[in-house]
Amino acid sequence: MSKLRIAIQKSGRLSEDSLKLLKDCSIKFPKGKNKLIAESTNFPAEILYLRDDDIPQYVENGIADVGILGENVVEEVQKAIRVDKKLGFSKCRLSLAVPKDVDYQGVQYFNSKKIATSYPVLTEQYLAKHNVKADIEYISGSVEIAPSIGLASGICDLVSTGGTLLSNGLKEVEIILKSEAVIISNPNLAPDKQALLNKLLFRVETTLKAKNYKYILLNAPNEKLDKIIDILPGMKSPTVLPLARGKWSSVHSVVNENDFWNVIDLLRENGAEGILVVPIEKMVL
Ligand code: PRT
Ligand code: ZN
Repeated sequence: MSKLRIAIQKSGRLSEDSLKLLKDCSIKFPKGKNKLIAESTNFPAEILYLRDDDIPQYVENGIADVGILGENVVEEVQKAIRVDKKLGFSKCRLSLAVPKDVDYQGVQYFNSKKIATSYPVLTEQYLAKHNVKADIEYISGSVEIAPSIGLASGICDLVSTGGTLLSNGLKEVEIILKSEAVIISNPNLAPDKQALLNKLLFRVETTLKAKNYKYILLNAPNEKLDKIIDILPGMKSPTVLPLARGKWSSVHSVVNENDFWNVIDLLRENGAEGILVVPIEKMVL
């Protein structure tokens, strides 16, 4: 029987969350620190531990079927691969930055200037779109120090908190790309592998959906039930069960994390008591 080969980052910012995602999808791997390949004990899959930059190439040439990595690398390397799903972790942006005392008026600032970056393709594309001609200097790491050592007038690098820019006396001036981790795959998978990938994607969706919702239980006086049900639409409609004593009911529903506090405030204003909120592990709709 064929196995799905999943490439993830060996060690770095993506590793822990990639392994956690597979674990949340109930795909287990034996632990072994220096292994480059491991076989799942409960799903027809093998995991390949690679440098993130190498993952697109492995997926393109079919050594791996599926990969987990940042959109920033996917977009930069421009391989023939398919992006199947955004995963919501390792969020960052690829941005142009300049020394903080530069009087920056717009992207034309970079005309005829030197920009240090590990993302020459994306930088060049962005500048071309804005009719800017700059001199792009590729460096593979520690890009932030380039302006202070006189190597470049600006940089194009990944930013998440902005702390690194700040501590190197730089300011972010243009966002080129917003990025998060994604699942990629080879677009020409054999049908049996595609079926395994579909299984994996279904599990991922189920897990990610559950993360955005909470299960909510509360008690409400019967005369307020209509109002409370309006506030809590649920997946179909909320479950209402009578309490053993008094003219009260227990109401159960599912609430989206985004409007969670709003909903709680409205429920309390409308007489709900004993509100319990419980995480949901999986959500199959
Ligand atoms: O060894 P390998 O090649 O596998 O790893 P790597 O060193 O190339 O990558 P790694 O582990 O640093 O990052 C992997 C992926 O994490 C990136 O490709 C992004 O998709 C994502 N990611 C998310 C980030 C950041 N946030 C991030 N902040 N990658 C790098 N950074 C760096 C950035 O380059 C800068 O030096 O962190 C610094 C800025 O962080 P702040 O918080 O100070 O703004
Ligand atoms: Zn890398």
